[in-house]
Amino acid sequence: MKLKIGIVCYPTVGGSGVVATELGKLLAERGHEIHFISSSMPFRLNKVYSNIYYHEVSVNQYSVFQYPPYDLALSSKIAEVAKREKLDLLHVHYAVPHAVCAVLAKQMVGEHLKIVTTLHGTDITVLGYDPSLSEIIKFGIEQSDVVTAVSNALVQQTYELLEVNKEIETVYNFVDERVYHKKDVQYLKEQYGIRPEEKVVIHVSNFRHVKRVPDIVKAFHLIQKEIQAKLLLVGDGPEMIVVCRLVKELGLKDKVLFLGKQENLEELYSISDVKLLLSEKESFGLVLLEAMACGVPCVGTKIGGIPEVIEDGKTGYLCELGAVEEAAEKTLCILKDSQLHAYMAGEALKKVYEKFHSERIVSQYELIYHRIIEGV
Ligand code: GMT
Repeated sequence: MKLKIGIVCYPTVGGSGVVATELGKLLAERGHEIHFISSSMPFRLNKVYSNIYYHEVSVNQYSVFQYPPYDLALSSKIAEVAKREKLDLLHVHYAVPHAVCAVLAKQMVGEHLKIVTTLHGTDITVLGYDPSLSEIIKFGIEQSDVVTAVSNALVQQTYELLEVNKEIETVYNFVDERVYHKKDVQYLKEQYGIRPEEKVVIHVSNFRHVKRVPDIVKAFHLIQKEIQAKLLLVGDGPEMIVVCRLVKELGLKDKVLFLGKQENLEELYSISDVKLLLSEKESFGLVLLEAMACGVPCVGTKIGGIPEVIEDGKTGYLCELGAVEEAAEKTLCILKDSQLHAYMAGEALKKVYEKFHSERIVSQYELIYHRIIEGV
């Protein structure tokens, strides 16, 4: 049965927006009709699909409002689209404000409009600690028809933090394997001034405090003392100034390449030897999966959902939060031993195909949709 699905997400560059958009595209390829409802065009929606529509939420500013009423505009837009397009269900990414707006829209449209909410982390791991928001997050979760989270760790954390009375199912993230695979782009190394004998360590994030990018630089400082290496820092965000200062202080300016925000990350992973993610909060770590799909072993912190993505000793290594010496040592183990590197690269690919394959994950969501619509 082909469904009409409304997808509500943050369209900006970020894991949740990426997952929501990629899911929409793959569902459309399976014949479903997809309606994105969002404040701007999801950034990965970069070509025309005859069964994907985009509905823009615009917020008018009136002097009677101290703040622009985005949540109300979104709820109203969801209801308008759901009625006109006869949507079967809404798949919203994030409990606040999206699930709450969906609940409001459902009240305007009718009980037949089902809500699937996917938790991505920040609404639980950051906002869940804010007592002024915890009740509304709980409400959004409990009023949804089905709630999923992107890792078992996030499911656990949601129960512990919010004591919600709702079953939460784990549905892992995925990548489009047709895009994320190793490419023959070794010429890029030369263009970036990376010598053939130099190893490449990569970090990709939005440089928020929780990503602990200074730890990446400190670990790399230890790594490059032992082997010839370059660090690629991809992305931009609030911590950039701190990171730039640290790179200068440690005398690493010639060995750290700041690449800013980039698309076509698969090309950068294709010239990288190890990926580092040393965050203090990470419900999943989509960037790990992207790297693994390109055959790059990963070293990450033992927090949140990261241990569900990196299998310690197999697809990379796990280390304690803040333990930069341990991160450097484990990265060096992989970089110095080509056999171990090849083994981990192979296991990483296997893991992407066995545990996180897009076919498997999209089918899991489809089963959920059919279950709530057909009541089976
Ligand atoms: O990590 C971020 O700052 C972005 C955030 C988002 O809203 O996109 O990412 C969250 O969702 C991703 C997709 O499910 C996960 O891979 C990230 O681990 C998660 N971020 C955090 O939990 C901090």
